[in-house]
Amino acid sequence: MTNVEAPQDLQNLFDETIAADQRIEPRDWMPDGYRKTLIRQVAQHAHSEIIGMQPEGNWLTRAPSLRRKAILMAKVQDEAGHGLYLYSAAETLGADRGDLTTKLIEGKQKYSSIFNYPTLTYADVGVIGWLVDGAAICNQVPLCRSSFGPYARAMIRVCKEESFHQRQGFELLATMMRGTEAQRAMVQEAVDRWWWPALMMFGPPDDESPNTEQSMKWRIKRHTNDELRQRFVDMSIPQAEILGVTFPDPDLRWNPERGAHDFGEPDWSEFMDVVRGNGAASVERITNRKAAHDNGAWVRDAAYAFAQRERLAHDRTTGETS
Ligand code: BYC
Repeated sequence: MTNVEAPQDLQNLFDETIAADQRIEPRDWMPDGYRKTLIRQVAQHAHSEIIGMQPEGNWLTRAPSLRRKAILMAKVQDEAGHGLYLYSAAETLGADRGDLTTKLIEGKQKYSSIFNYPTLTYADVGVIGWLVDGAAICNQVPLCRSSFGPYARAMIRVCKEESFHQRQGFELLATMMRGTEAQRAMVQEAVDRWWWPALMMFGPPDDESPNTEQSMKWRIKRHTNDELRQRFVDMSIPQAEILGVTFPDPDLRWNPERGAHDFGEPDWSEFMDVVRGNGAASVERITNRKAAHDNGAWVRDAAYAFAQRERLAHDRTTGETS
């Protein structure tokens, strides 16, 4: 067995594991920067799933049929589950979930920019499923091969569920597009509002992304922000054609030399502004999250009291003290 006592040996073992495309597990030694980067990304990801329940949750009471309501409820519940797997993955790195939630509520940790936009019509539910979950799949499928074991494994289930989310969104939009003129107009209007924010989900351009280079070396990220954005544009265009909608970008066209679509530049000043907390729905999202957390205090207290009682009962039976 290798002697891994000295820090250089530990670093070498870590480097070899990454180079061999094997997984780093929670009990393995890892550089502080690797741990810190992962806690940052996984926590932001978890927060996004939980905050991401709100835009669609907004329509649960106004779903147009029982079938649509059941589908939407299942989807929103899935997002809660994703948040829980991801908070658990962050805990394996030594983060405390309560602490992460406090940081989110106090604005010290980020969540995805996309959830700071309001959902104005029911077509938004379909467009979020199609484009927002579509972008999430594009970003998250490569994360199933991320170098940190618990994150990569969580992504496998998350991606399976996101795939159902994307299909339900597409199916909802396809149904509306077969409906009345007013329904078709509602879908197009929603697509116009969500297209650019969906492209921004992939993060800033590569030359303005401070974390990409190191995260790629550590194989936390497997593709750059721009690579994934391009992939998303290319995959969305044929789907838009099937639906019969267009994207609000005059520069969008097939480039035979690149074998990919050219497209316009998202408004990065809007992105920065939204990330800084100035999105149309930013205050509402955090206010709601704080209220939900405060309203859940009695559940946490009850769970704690129950755990205490169980521990005492266990100690009494075994004669141990814990
Ligand atoms: N929004 O150096 P960069 C879902 C920040 S939920 C806000 O490129 P990185 C769903 C970034 O954090 C899906 N902030 O960063 C749920 C960094 O700031 P800090 C959520 C953003 O980490 C419910 C700075 O900008 N998915 O699908 O290498 C219903 C510089 O960026 C954003 C994930 O979280 C943004 N869009 O790359 C429906 C995926 N982009 O931390 C659907 C996991 C960047 O240095 N995360 N920033 O202060 C990732 O893949 C990567 O973290 C990112 C950014 C590609 C997002």
